[in-house]
Order: sequence, then structure tokens, then C-alpha cells
Amino acid sequence: MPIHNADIAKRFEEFADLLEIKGDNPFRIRAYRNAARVVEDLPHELAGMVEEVKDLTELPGIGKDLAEKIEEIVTTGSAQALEKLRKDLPPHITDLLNIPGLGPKRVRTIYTDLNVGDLDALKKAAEDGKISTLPGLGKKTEEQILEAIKAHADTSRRFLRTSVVTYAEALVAYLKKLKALKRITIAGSYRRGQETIGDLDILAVAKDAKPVMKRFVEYDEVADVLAHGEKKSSVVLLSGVQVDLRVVPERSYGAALHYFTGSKAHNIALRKLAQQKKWKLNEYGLFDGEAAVAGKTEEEVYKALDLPFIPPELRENRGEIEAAGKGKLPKLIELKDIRGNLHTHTKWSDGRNSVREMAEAAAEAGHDYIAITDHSKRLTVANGLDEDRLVQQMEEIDEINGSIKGITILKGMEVDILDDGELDIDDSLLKLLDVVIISVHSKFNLPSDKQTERIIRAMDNPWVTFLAHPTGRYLLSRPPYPVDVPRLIEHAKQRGIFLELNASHERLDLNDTYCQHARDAGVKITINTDAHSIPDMAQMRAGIAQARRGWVEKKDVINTRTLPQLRKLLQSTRGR
Ligand code: DGT
Ligand code: CA
Ligand code: CA
Ligand code: ZN
Repeated sequence: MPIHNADIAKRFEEFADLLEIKGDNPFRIRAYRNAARVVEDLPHELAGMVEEVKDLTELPGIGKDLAEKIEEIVTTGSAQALEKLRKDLPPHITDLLNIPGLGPKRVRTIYTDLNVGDLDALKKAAEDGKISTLPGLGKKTEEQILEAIKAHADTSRRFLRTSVVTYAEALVAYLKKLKALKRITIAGSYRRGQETIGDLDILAVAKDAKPVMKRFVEYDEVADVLAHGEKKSSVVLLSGVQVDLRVVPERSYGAALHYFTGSKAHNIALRKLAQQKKWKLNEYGLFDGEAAVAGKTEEEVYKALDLPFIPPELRENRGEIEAAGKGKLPKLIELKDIRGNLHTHTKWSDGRNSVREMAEAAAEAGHDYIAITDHSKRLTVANGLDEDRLVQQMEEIDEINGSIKGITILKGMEVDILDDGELDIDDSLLKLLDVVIISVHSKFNLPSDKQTERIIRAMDNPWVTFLAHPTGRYLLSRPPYPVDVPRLIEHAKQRGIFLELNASHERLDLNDTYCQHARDAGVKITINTDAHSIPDMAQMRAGIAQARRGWVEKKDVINTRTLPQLRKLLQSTRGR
């Protein structure tokens, strides 16, 4: 079986989960999680590096031990150490970690005391009232668990878009090798840039559909063929992702692409528009009675309905058709508009690279500036900086700025919001920084009004630049903490500060609708990778996709500014 980077990352995550349940050393667990991130972001496949006998320890965060594990996974599909961990615990026990309120300690208790090792058993135990008999777990947790299991059933079959990208691109490249293939596009939620994907919907045009279908079902990553037809086939890949492939005639390619790109809500709204003209719109084309009005391209379909092309990311029926009709579609931000990253970590805290390495990599990526924003002292597990070490880091940055070419390093910090909304670092130091980020890394379970008050209090500190990852969610694994985001947006507006769209592919926080909300409220955002290593910087792409779904334009984003413009903006937030 071919091993992609996403597969290796998945094994590392599993390592970390299992070690966590066993109560292993937190630093070792973090090393696996960091390695998973590094691996997932690499622009080239590790399997290729292993084949070419390249030195894997040159990758950030990959020491000798992890390098050996990667080689083992690439050659055998797994690692002995992982198999051993798996044997010690029930096969699906890591699923329990995805239930909010269940950390590794509680999972361990539930497993040792009740012998509950998977979601079904957990559900039964909660229904029988057994969870609430355990030490430290009450009736309330039990109810939470039941609710979460219900919600989990809806989301567990989805995948992070960024992990699907690898599989999708490899499959399309494989299909494209076929001469008979004239066009191919991945439609559906994938094309709309949605943060998670249910399945892949691929459309193709070919001289002859038969060989395309044959090649598709014979792909060596296919685990299961669900249907093998003349025009449509469906398979499940080894990764668990389902793929539907349709071959359509050239003349209806645009209509089909439009239909299968969705969203369903957008399609329905557009179909109504066609009906007003007494026309019919479906996946075969736009028709006036029997006569085709349009269908070959999407542009043609929109144009016939008196609309400009609507970018796929906007097709959610959230006002895009009305805006298009008035010529008021946003000019969506692009990756090339970003001039720098305002949230990055280094070896000073829990990052994998030095300040100089991060800055040089950013310069190479064409950025004009980078803010170094390591964690503050409260976050001990991330080796957060106290005031003394922050001062030392600032000196190092001055020194590097004196010699480095092509980029300016800004001084910053990701300062923890303490329990009461105070900040973890003294104002006398915050005022010396260019970028002061505030974020929540504790007390996720406060009631919404308390959490909102706490964050608002932190936003009131006069030296804050922006609030990072405002809801703290991890896609598909940790729900947002309860918080009133519209109030945070309103408060950012009042205080003249900014909100982050964290581009880390499992956060993508703010989500698309909150981005749109912030934009409508006139609050500027900043899109940052929160990179903990050089490869993490590639995640900017995921952030841009999310921003585009949120109607965000270049002008709405502060880190599209030139350095002098940015400095002016940052200055406007200082000492309010
Ligand atoms: P997913 O796969 O859950 O991430 O989301 P989508 O949007 O890819 O949804 P999917 O795969 O069920 O269907 C692909 C597209 O096909 C969808 O975005 C719009 C179109 N479509 C599917 N079912 C319907 C329908 O009943 N009516 C209309 N108008 N369009 C549909
Ligand atoms: Ca889909
Ligand atoms: Ca589908
Ligand atoms: Zn961070």
C-alpha cells in the first residue's frame, strides 16, 4: 500500500493519543503531535525521500527516533512500537478522546473501571447511568457525553480538507495519464474550499468513458468498488474517502460542474432564477423548452442568467447571487496578497526552528516581514517565555535584523489570557513589542457569558494587537469553547484591534461565517499560520481558502499591507 504523508501523520497522531491515554510523558506526546504537523505540511512525499535514502533528521522536529519510525511506516505500513501500544489498549479507544469533556485521564478511568473501550460501549454505559458513578464524573458529564456521541455520528465520516488534498491530487494525476481524458475537475465541497469534506465528486470529459472508468476502479489505492458503471463509478479509497467519478459530455460540462460543485442551497437559488425566465437549469444544461441556452462552461451558464462568474467558495446562498446581480461581488483575497505572517513560534518555546531559520524561510517564501510570537510563561508545557527570556529574545531579534537580508523580523508574543482576563506578561514589556497576540489556552469549559467577559477584559489591555484563534476549536475533534463571537467582533471594533483567522489546517478559526461577519462589521482580520516549524508555513493556503469563503478581500487583511503601512496600523493599536 502506498504511504502518503497524511498516513504517516495519522500514525503519529495515534501514537500521541495512545501515549496520552497511558499517561506517558507530555513532552514525548507533544513531539509526536509536532511531528504529525511537520509531516502533513511537507510539500513532497516522505515515501520518496525514504526511497532515495535522504536524511530525514534534517526535517524540523524529526530526530533519529522519529526518522526511523517514518522509514518503518513507509516500508511496513506501521511501526512495531505503535502495534505494541495498540495491543495494550482496545482498538477504538482513541475515538473516546474526540468526545468533549473526555480527556485522556477520564478515558483511562472509564476504561479501567468500566472496561469501556469504544463509542458504542460508552453510549451504553452513559445510558445506564454508569459514567456518573465514577470518581470525578457527574450526571452533567454523562449527559454531555450522550449529546456528543449523537453529534459525533454526524461528523465522524468527514475528513479535513487538507488531508484529502493529498489523496485527491494523487488520484487526479493518475487519471490524467490517460490519453482519452480531456478534462477533469474535483467539484463538490472540495472545490468550494470547505474546511471538511464528506466525499469527493469528480467530473471528467473523455472521448470514451469506458477506459476512464476502468482505470479509476483499478487504482491501487482503491479499497472497495461500490459501483462500476458506464458514466458513473464510486469507490472507497484506503484512506476511507469515498470518490464518485462521472464522465459527462463536453456540451454539458459547465452545467454538470456547476451542479456538482453546489452547494445545494446555491443550486436551488440559481434554479429559481432560471425559472423566472421560464427556463430550466439542471446538470445537463440551461434549457428554454428543449433548446439548450448554455451548458458548456460555468461562465456561459451564469452569463445567460445575467450574472458574472461566482467563485465556488461563495456558493453557499449567503447573499452571493444578490451581490453578483448588483455587480457587488467581493474581489476575493489570494495567496499572493499575503506579505507576512504575524503569528509564528520558534525553539524559544515549542517551535522546531530558530528565529533566524524561520525568518530566512519566510523571506524565501517572498514575505516582507515575520512576527515571532512565542508562548508566554503560563504555558509551561510549551516552554513559554517569562519576562527575562522575552527580553533576551528581543535582543536576539535586534541582532538578526541587523544582518538578515530581504525581511524584517517583528517582535511579538502570544500572551496567555489568565483565568480572570489579565494577561500573563507585564504591560511594561508588552509596550515594547510590535505585535501582542492574546489567546485562550485554559478554562475552555467556562459558561459562554463568563468566557466572553474574560476575553473582553483581556482585549481591554491597551497593548493588544489581536485575538488569536478566537473559538479554540480543533476541526473534527474539539468543538469551540462556548463564547459569544459576535460580541467579540463588536468589541474588537470598539477597541480598534484585530481578529485572527488562524490558518492552521485543523483550526481554521475564525470560521467562514464569522469572517464574513467581521468583514461586515468593519473589523480587520489577520491570517496567520501559527507555524511551529518551517513546513507549517505552507498552511497559509488553507487560511486563504477559508477567508475566501468568508468573502474576505485583500483590504480586509492587515498582513497584506506593506511593512510601512502595517507599522502604521500596528501603531494605531498601541496604548489605547
Ligand atoms: P460534502 O460531500 O458533504 O462535503 O458536501 P458536497 O457539497 O460535496 O455534497 P455532495 O457530495 O452530497 O454533493 C455534491 C454536490 O451535488 C452538492 O454540493 C450539490 C449537488 N447536489 C447534491 N444533491 C443535490 C440535490 O438534491 N439538489 C441539488 N440542487 N443539488 C444537489
Ligand atoms: Ca462531496
Ligand atoms: Ca458526493
Ligand atoms: Zn500560537
